Amino acid sequence: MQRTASIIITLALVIGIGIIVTSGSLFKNKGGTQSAQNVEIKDGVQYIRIEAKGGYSPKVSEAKAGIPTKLIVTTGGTFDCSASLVIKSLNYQKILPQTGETEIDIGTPKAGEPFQGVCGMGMYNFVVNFT
Ligand SMILES: [Cu+2]
Repeated sequence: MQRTASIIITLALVIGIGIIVTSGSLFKNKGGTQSAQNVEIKDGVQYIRIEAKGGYSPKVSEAKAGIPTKLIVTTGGTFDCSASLVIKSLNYQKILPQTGETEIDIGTPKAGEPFQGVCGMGMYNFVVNFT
């Protein structure tokens, strides 16, 4: 009887640890790939893709400083206010097309000077950190 109990406890421990390890690595992967997917350097120009629909995604991006950089804001059936984009540091304000891509030249960013965009109402935002 005691032996059965210890086998059950051991099994429960193994399954428990398995779940913790699996969910931990899943969580890690999610955070790690998010930024790499939307930042790309092509022919010496850095492109940062931001999706605008019901807010901005990803909300936080990591990119490199000292490279000419362009922001590509994509919309797809965007009818909410995230289509009304305001970038204070560039004095930029525009109503994005409901569906399409808008390229915005943001110059050559400096390290430690994050770049921020907000919706026309100031309720949604996104940040790009440059290092
Ligand atoms: Cu808004």
